[in-house]
Amino acid sequence: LRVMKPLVVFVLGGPGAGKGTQCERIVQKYSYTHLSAGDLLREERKKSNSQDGELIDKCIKEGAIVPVEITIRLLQRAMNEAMKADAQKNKFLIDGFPRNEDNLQGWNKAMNDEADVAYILFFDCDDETCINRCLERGKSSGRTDDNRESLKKRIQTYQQSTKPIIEQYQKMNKVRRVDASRSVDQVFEAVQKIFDKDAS
Ligand code: UP5
Ligand code: MG
Repeated sequence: LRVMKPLVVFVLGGPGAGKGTQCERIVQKYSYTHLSAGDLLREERKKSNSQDGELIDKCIKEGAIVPVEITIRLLQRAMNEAMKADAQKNKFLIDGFPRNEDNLQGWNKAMNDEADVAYILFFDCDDETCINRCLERGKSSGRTDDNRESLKKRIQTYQQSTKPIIEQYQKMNKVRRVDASRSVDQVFEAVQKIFDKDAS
């Protein structure tokens, strides 16, 4: 029996670009499983009193990137759990990863033979809009990084470390870009055009 390799779409864009919001809409309409690397890290931080928990906590507050070994372990576990529950569910939206060269190399090392990356779904949004959305959310999100100080660092990390990953994929013609500064519905319109094309 041949098991199909999981198919992965990396979902990237600045903090507050709408990755999570759009992924929720995508899974309602298309057969993908949404895995947010940030959500997995926040969950892991909550449940462990381990060294990892503290490290994750610090990285998130500082807008810095958690060592890839930790993130990959969480992603692999989540992918395996999803496929164990339903073997047909082998298409994944991996949201907020890979954020830098170290992430990408870690992924390639661990996952090159295990999964196929289709493309990067890139939610392109200007910094000001990103910051305003996160500050607005910060009024009620309880996220330790939805404040001006953390946001400055998150934007900086995104520009310095994550943008080059997107550019690298662009050179391979593996980026699907969406203007993410518009309304949720307008952004989802553009997203559907991409996913409908894949299905046909
Ligand atoms: N909103 C969404 N879309 C909107 C629209 N079109 N118009 C108006 N408002 C819109 O949306 C953010 C807010 O904006 C919400 O209030 C939403 O209603 C509104 P959301 O969909 O949550 O945006 P998203 O892009 O998911 O924003 P998020 O804050 O999650 O992005 P980040 O990339 O900053 O956060 P993430 O959780 O991915 O990572 C957090 C931290 O974890 C990182 O900084 C890093 O320290 C760590 N991390 C790693 O180290 N490694 C990883 O691999 C992943 C994370
Ligand atoms: Mg998110």
